[in-house]
Amino acid sequence: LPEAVCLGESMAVLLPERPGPLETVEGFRVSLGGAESNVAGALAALGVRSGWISRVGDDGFGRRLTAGVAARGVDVSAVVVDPARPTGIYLKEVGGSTGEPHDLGSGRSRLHYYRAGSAAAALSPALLAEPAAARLLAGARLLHLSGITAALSDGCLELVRTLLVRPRPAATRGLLVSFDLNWRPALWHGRDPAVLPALMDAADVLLLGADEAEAVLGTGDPHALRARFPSPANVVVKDADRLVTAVGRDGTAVGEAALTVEVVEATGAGDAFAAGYLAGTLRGLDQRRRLRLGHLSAACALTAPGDQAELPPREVVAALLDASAGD
Ligand code: KDG
Repeated sequence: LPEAVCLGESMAVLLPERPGPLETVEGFRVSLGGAESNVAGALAALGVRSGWISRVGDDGFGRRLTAGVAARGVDVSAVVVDPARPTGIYLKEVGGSTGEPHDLGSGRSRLHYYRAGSAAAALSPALLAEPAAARLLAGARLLHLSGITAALSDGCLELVRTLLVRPRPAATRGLLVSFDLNWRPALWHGRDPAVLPALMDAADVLLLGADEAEAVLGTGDPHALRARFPSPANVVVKDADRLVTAVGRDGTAVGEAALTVEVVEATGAGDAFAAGYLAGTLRGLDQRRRLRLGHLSAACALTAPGDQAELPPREVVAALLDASAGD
């Protein structure tokens, strides 16, 4: 059974064959994306048995998604196929220097979601009565959730609340629950992000970017965030210069800078970081090595074209971790 279970929506991703405004793009390549399944895949690559709980449509994209996540070594036995609702899609717009009107500009990209009413948006607390999901949760040590799910529908928000906020149900009572803020403003139109702080404080491990914390909470300062969220064992803040600071409950802060790499495609790097940090947590590594494992895993996502990190063999990761752990 998986040690770590990640729950949330994944989608078919349409990547443009060339940069430029969508009105001029002729073709797209199909890929797979979704924050929580990215984490599950990166955990598996780091040697942590992982599972992914979600819902997909009874369609080709749903089958492709489930098979793709399974091919990364993730347990997909608790993925439910919805007979009526479709698998969600997102489309990436990549800026270039085409000079065409509405070009986002080189180095910039935007996600366009087609996921309202998707199979995964129908997730709700009813999940707890699903035998396959109950089985995975019962055998796990860690459950990973994100703020994306809280934005998808009332049922999804209720599910996140139920799993996370104390008193927790029997299904998650003994688990370490991590929560990555994953602020996606486009998903919150017509929904109130004021629900987020209570979810953040209920987590055991809270992961967030300083920029998104600034947008949602008005501060990205790790100590201010620690003071704001007293409950999590660790508050892990990634800043714009890619310094990550983990602050424990006693206020002890450990900061670790990211590796310098040539960025090919940044999507999914936050998920890979989360996977590294969480794998380090499950392995009982000290705070600095957890952060380093997060950075190593993120570096792999940053240097790969898709959303997912291709990690080097486990022995190489272990050697790199120790080589970089000079203390
Ligand atoms: O973290 C990467 C995700 O943003 C991407 O895979 C798509 O899950 C996704 C989302 O909802 O934005």
